[in-house]
Amino acid sequence: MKTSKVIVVGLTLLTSSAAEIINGTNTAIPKDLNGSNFTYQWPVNLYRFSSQRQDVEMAFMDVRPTNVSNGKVAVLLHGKNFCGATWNATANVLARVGYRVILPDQIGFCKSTKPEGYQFSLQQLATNTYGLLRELGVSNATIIGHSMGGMLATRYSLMYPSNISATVLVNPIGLEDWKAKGEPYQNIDVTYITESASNYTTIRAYEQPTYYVNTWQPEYDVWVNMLSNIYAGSKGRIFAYNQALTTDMVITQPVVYEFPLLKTKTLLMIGDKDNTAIGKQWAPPEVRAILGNYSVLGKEVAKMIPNATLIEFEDLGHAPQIQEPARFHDALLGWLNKG
Ligand SMILES: *[C@@H]1O[C@H](CO)[C@@H](O)[C@H](O)[C@H]1NC(C)=O
Ligand SMILES: *[C@@H]1O[C@H](CO)[C@@H](O)[C@H](O)[C@H]1NC(C)=O
Ligand SMILES: *[C@@H]1O[C@H](CO)[C@@H](O)[C@H](O)[C@H]1NC(C)=O
Ligand SMILES: *[C@@H]1O[C@H](CO)[C@@H](O)[C@H](O)[C@H]1NC(C)=O
Ligand SMILES: *[C@@H]1O[C@H](CO)[C@@H](O)[C@H](O)[C@H]1NC(C)=O
Ligand SMILES: *[C@@H]1O[C@H](CO)[C@@H](O)[C@H](O)[C@H]1NC(C)=O
Ligand SMILES: *[C@@H]1O[C@H](CO)[C@@H](O)[C@H](O)[C@H]1NC(C)=O
Ligand SMILES: *[C@@H]1O[C@H](CO)[C@@H](O)[C@H](O)[C@H]1NC(C)=O
Ligand SMILES: *[C@@H]1O[C@H](CO)[C@@H](O)[C@H](O)[C@H]1NC(C)=O
Ligand SMILES: CC(=O)N[C@H]1CO[C@H](CO)[C@@H](O)[C@@H]1O
Repeated sequence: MKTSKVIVVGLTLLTSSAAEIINGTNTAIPKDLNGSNFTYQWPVNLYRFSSQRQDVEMAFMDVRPTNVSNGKVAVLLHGKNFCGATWNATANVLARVGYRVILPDQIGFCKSTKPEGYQFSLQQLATNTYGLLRELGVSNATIIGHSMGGMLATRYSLMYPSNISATVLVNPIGLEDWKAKGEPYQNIDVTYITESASNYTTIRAYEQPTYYVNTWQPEYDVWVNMLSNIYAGSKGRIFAYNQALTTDMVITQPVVYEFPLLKTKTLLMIGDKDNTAIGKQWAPPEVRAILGNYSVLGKEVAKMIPNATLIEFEDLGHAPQIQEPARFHDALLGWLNKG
């Protein structure tokens, strides 16, 4: 197990604490951690570090290959309404074929710190994730991101191309610039009010038409409850505010203009029936109607990325890995095995 270590990042840290990894296999980590009481499949570890003059911690799982290692590492980045734990099935599949799989919860989400007064940016979340990998001694990884995690994976690939063997974007958000298409700005304080009203009913009402093509299966409930319990939990208020800030983050920090700059080999996996567009709820009807057309956006963005492969699932929505895990994993492994 690693002990305390000073991180050198070319700047003077204003707090005295050093970055460290707390190993959840050897240390008791409370089940109700930073406001989430969800049971993760593997031990939860903590990456403690200093960021923006605060001591923060990222919870993460570190899954070892179940059989023979292939020497590769996969990092799975969760979406805005999800946690590292939502990648459960994918992590099992990747570990079975030899990957070490790292599943972080981003700062502000799930079992990680819910900071007050944090400047959320995709660059900051990418920097935090890179810091975690550096602390773990992982110099190269396959970065796989879903939804907001796909937008983050795009930013990560732009920032750290030499530390990536491949990038996989699963129904990423940010394939279009919603504001440039006419979506009005919504004040963070207003978004916070809506976020604060989140519960099982509101989350399911949002996810059913966007994520699951208007269908609902009992197994989708686990992810709705995982999320609604955070809103109802001990950090619920600050979590709602963190969510309002990350909503603002994805709307005000587009990545779409930079897809042509991606240097890494990239797989774009798109459920065509997805219609996610952050903030479309408050856009006028004529704008709402043109946002989130993934059957068009996937093809457009695949052309923008220099080294992209596009795999479409014509009948699936925003979360193909949850809607049809077997089909999704066959497609993912098929591509990963090629190179
Ligand atoms: C934690 O310790 C266990 C057993 O000692 C080890 O297998 C695992 O890789 C460690 N995890 C981390 C994140 O250091
Ligand atoms: C472990 O990997 C070996 C070599 O690839 C394979 O023959 C064996 O079936 C695998 N075992 C399991 C339990 O997956
Ligand atoms: C995680 O995956 C394991 C093995 O596939 C399964 O037993 C468990 O129910 C899953 N947990 C969740 C929360 O989906
Ligand atoms: C990322 O790649 C660069 C260039 O190869 C290397 O200098 C750096 O140490 C790598 N980062 C990590 C965390 O290993
Ligand atoms: C990471 O993998 C990519 C692709 O295989 C390679 O180009 C790059 O040099 C590797 N980086 C490091 C730090 O090993
Ligand atoms: C969620 O909140 C709405 C509006 O306040 C309410 O009508 C609904 O019953 C709540 N659902 C749950 C599961 O608490
Ligand atoms: C988890 O937290 C939620 C919200 O506080 C609570 O309703 C639920 O009973 C908790 N579940 C467990 C198993 O502690
Ligand atoms: C795409 O990436 C693969 C793997 O790194 C490489 O073999 C191939 O030449 C690249 N293709 C282009 C068009 O850059
Ligand atoms: C998406 O765009 C295509 C091509 O313009 C159009 O045929 C289709 O109806 C649009 N889908 C939705 C859901 O708006
Ligand atoms: C910021 C914060 O509240 N972090 C807490 C997360 O949970 C761990 C474990 O209980 C605490 O040590 C942290 O203080």
